[in-house]
Amino acid sequence: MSQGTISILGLGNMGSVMTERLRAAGYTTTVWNRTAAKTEPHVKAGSTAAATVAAAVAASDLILVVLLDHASVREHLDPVAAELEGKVVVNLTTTTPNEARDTAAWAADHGIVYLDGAIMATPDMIGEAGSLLFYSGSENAYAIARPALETFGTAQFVGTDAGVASLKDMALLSAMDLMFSGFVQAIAMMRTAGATAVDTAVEVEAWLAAMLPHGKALAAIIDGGTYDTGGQNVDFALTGSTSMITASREQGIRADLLESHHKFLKELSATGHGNSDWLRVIELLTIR
Ligand code: FVH
Repeated sequence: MSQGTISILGLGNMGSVMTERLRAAGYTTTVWNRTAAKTEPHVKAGSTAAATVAAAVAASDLILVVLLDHASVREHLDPVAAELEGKVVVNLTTTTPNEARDTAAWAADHGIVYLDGAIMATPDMIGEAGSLLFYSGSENAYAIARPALETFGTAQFVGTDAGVASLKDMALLSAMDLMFSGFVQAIAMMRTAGATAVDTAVEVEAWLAAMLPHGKALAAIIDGGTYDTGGQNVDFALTGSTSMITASREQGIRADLLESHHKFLKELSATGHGNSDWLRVIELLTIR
């Protein structure tokens, strides 16, 4: 028996896997994709292909959007605003928080029940234990869509501000990018001594695994807001940072990835915060 009817706009790597998951869970699925050929395997597997976005929208009261970016979403949703009235749209396309808010405002103007989603998983993880998806926007949309959304992984509703799911996504991706930039810096430095990238990656992984549990204690210092706990201070961190940059250059490796942190430490030291916990760096990140 069908669990319900869902239309999916976008059959890239992510939209395809999600469609497969929904079918496996017993949903009746209608699919649309700009390149129509990508609907064929889904039709063979039991989905219905829609020739147009309007036809896909007409087929279901719940529409999942898994396109490339904000521009492609609005390119295809704006012309069918009237047909979407009263329906639930869950947009899983990666956007910035303000793009999500913009689409939420547009949806509200047209009587569309809107939920924005952020996927903290790669396509192969969808439906598996480690897959996490954030949702924000309409609580009503979340309540309606939740059983279907839970087929993709753990679903977390994070607030009625439609931009929050995306904000979390961007924040976590920022942490990941900076962490893997660190992997690359370490590998570049160690290659000068003949170490393979994999050898260094193994060592970096073990080192970061040992360090990461300290993250919550460091965060508590930031929440405390005084930066006077006597932990590692700015001037001490600056000495270490200077050594890392010098060592990198001595080995013939550019230190640009290390320099932004160094710049903030120098700014704090120069403005009389040499004895503060180095985490005061966070106070310089706010654009004033
Ligand atoms: N793949 C991943 O690892 C990440 C994991 C985290 C979340 N992202 C986001 O998910 C969105 C979809 O990503 P995807 O992996 O499915 O991406 P592609 O395989 O490249 O497929 C893109 C689909 O978007 C269609 N498309 C692109 N531009 C347009 C347009 N102007 N009009 C209509 N459709 C468009 C494309 O269609 P086609 O090229 O097959 O005709 C695909 O269906 C994305 O936001 C990730 O950031 C995935």
